[in-house]
Amino acid sequence: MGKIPESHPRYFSLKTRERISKAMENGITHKTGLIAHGRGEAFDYLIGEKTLVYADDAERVAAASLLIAKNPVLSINGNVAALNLKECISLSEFIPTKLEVNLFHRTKERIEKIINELKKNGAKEIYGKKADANIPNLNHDRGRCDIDGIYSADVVLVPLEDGDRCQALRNMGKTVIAIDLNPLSRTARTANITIVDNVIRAIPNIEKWARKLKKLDEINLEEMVESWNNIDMLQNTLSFVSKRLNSMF
Ligand code: PTJ
Repeated sequence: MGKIPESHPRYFSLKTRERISKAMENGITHKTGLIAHGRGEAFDYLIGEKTLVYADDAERVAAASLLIAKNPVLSINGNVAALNLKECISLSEFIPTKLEVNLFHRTKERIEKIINELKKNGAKEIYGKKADANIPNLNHDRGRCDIDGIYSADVVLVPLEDGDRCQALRNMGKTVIAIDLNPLSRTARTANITIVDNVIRAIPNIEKWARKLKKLDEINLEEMVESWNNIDMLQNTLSFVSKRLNSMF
């Protein structure tokens, strides 16, 4: 790819594409991750490529949920590793949460590459390599997880993925926080807390909220989580998008 001038109106978006395609060439992101990224871009375009007030609310409640969790885990896949690995490590250290590499297109090589990348960026303990447990009723590789990681977690943060694991994790009684730009996806409709925002903006914003909320009593954080209405948030987001589209011309 030629050098992208900073004056280009789509500079940030093009640089992000460059990052994800490089990560694919390096064996971190799966080639279908580029297609998933394209779908994400389209939804980001529809919401205006910024964090909506509804997403900001969800990020606040996600932070509260992570702070009161007993054993939270942040799940990392190939797209997240390409887009905001450092921010995931920073969030996981602040809360603190465990980090687990969990892949749909699982190969030993990709697991190792992503673990190495996390280590290079300062992560100390990373789960996902052992895969000594299975999420019940999930008959593909994303069901493979670590007993001491996702399997025994009470709250799982799953940025960017397909919906069947989200449902399977909920069936295990876990709280699922999903980041998905597509408010219509199964993941978005199944998670306890859905963040309809770009993972690039969402992860640092969850950390920003966590820093603010850390001083609150657990009871206040619990109230925040218990009063969250995910369906209302999805309806508000869709209604924002439809009004935005209707007022464009
Ligand atoms: O690395 P692997 O092997 O685990 O594979 C990862 C992919 C992404 C290929 C796999 O999980 C997949 O196929 O996902 P889907 O079913 O395409 O779902 C991806 C969802 O993430 C879609 O709803 C997209 O709109 C959304 N999405 C894409 N990019 C972003 C995003 N959401 C938030 N931020 C993004 N940057």
